[in-house]
Amino acid sequence: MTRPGVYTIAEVEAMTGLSAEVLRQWERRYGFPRPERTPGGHRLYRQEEVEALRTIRRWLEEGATPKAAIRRYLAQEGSFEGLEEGLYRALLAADLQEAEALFRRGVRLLGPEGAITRLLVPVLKRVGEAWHQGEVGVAEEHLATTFLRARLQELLDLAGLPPGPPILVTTPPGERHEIGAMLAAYALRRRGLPALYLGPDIPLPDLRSLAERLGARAVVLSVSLPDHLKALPEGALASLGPRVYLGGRGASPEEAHRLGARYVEGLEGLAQELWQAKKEEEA
Ligand code: B12
Repeated sequence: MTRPGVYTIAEVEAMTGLSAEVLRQWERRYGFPRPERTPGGHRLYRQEEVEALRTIRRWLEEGATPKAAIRRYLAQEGSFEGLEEGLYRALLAADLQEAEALFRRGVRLLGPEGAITRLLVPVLKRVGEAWHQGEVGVAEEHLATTFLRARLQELLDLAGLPPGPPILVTTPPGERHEIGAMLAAYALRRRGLPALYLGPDIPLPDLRSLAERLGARAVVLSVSLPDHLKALPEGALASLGPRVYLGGRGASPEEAHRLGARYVEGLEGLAQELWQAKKEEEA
């Protein structure tokens, strides 16, 4: 077993489509990637390297040679360091043109998934934290969050909506933290599942009636604030749809059980559960 976010060469091979032979060759010839080694000498790659390799692989598909693609990546990598700081500052200065340019650069460099996890989410958290600490005002926080939310919505739209009974994704009533729900919808779409992100904070009867009308396969709720869940009576989520999933930092297996929902730990696990449900239904 490797540590979370650290991968063996076989795992990297499976995740990037680049063979172990190619990875070792690049390391010898170009000094990239530069995996750590276990005491036994086995290579261990970090998440960032896997994302970089995916970016390089995309460039190869677009016609670049390995040498040119690796050079381009290494040349840009230096500038990635400043990207998060730059985007944060641009947003607080209300310079949306600069923010847009930096975000686009992040997507080019890291691909959409990498730009979301390594740029958009860290900046959003920083802005949110700064607001929570009283270091930035509501107006600045709203401007920044609105910008980042729109970029995420854009990438969600680009991920496409496969056909089939939809999976409705939202947050429980009272819950305005919506980035976790948007990420859940994005993760499902990227894995070929028809997730519809509804926006946050939907009254349960309205959610239930939409799920019925659309013949939804499942309802997924992202929770940040546990208090809103505690206020709900026992079994309150059970009849929202054929399957109801609860996840996010404010959710717990006990609370999910009490409310008649299934708790899921992470976004990968959610996609797996829903693929399983799809297979069972179609069998
Ligand atoms: C940004 C933010 C805000 C923004 C939200 C903007 C928006 N449109 O979403 C604003 C400024 C509006 C806000 C408001 C408030 N916030 Co706030 N906020 C945050 C902050 C900084 C980041 C949250 C976030 O979006 N994270 C990004 C997502 C991607 O991370 P995540 O939610 O953890 O999701 C990951 C996993 O949990 C999982 N996941 C998420 N959803 C799901 C769903 C499923 C099914 C699965 C499987 C997995 C999964 O996947 C994600 C990726 O790994 C956090 C602190 C922090 N550093 O996290 C506080 C925080 C969540 N907020 C908090 C609070 C208290 C509030 C307020 C109540 C403050 C107030 N006094 O008004 C209000 C609540 C408003 C409301 N009614 O909901 C507290 C919650 C404490 C608690 N345990 O109850 C936190 C933890 C801050 C703190 N340290 O106290 N907030």
